[in-house]
Amino acid sequence: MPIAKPAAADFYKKLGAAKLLKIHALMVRARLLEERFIKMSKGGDGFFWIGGPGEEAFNVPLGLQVKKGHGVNFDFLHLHYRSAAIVLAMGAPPIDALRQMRSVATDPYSKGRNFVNHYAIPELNVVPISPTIETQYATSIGTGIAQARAQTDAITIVNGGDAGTAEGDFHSCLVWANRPALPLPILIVVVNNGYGISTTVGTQHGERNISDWAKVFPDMPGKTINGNDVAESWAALEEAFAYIRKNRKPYLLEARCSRLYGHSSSSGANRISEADCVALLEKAMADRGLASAADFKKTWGREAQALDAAHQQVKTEPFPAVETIWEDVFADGLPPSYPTKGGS
Ligand SMILES: Cc1ncc(C[n+]2csc(CCOP(=O)(O)OP(=O)(O)O)c2C)c(N)n1
Repeated sequence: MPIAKPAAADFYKKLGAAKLLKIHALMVRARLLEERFIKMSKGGDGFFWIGGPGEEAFNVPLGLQVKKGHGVNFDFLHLHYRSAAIVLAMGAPPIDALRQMRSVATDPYSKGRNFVNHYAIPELNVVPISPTIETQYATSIGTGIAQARAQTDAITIVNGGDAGTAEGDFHSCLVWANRPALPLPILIVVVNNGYGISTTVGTQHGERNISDWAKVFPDMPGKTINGNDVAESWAALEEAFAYIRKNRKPYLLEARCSRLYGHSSSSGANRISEADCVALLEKAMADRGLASAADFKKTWGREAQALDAAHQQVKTEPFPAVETIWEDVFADGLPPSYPTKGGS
């Protein structure tokens, strides 16, 4: 499957050392966090792991370009379970993700009751992430309609995986986003890592690129990029964000990314030999004289130290109390037929 040509080599220079170092630090933060989760899942300091190591070169530039805030005048995000680097780039603290991984009561996203990397951040318009794949493409229509009706330049962003695009929710999103009566300002992202758990993309997709679905709709641009490349990702996202903010119409962007630890802890979460976007960024910067090995080492050390401190803190925090088990299940409180203590 052909991929669009990489951005001009000097786009790294255009981004500049300061911005690239910031992107690099966030990518390192996300990578270390995911690798810590994997260790926690293997060491009994947490349960199931699923996440996005390998997607940082695309997800950090995406998170940094979001118009952050709460309400219809800010961007809405309908994400999936490989999106840690997006929310970290938006300013979410790693300690809160560690809390969800360890299932402690202080987890602000689910009070210790959902899987790791299932963010729900009202103040940043991050809609609760569902472990049921692809439903986010359907819910994104809702905020897309609200933003199409409002006088705003804010947009809706939805992301998901390649395998899930076989499901109806993805196609509902394409159809609703392209209704001539009310086109929707949605950035429709598909991160194509080549697999749906263990099923390869080549055995499932007759279309050459998933972004080719855009060809059905004359008004929707579609593009496939190398999501392992920071400069190419930044440039493509900048173009897509600008197009949607101005034209109030959808844009379909497919990013080819690595999946560096396989599907999840269920498949072993062992390191796989695919392109590593952090190493690629370090090489691109070093080759252009934009940073040195010493700079990178300092960042890795600083981020690892901060993560250690956060992890130690989380280990002191309590698990949810048993009597809270039915909290936040029903909006109107617990039906009388449900047991409150000691089972039924
Ligand atoms: C509706 C639904 N069907 C099946 C699953 C089981 N499942 C979890 S992840 C996954 C694969 C998804 O692959 P893809 O969409 O390519 O995303 P990736 O995990 O590769 O990022 C499946 C089938 C699920 N969670 N929800």
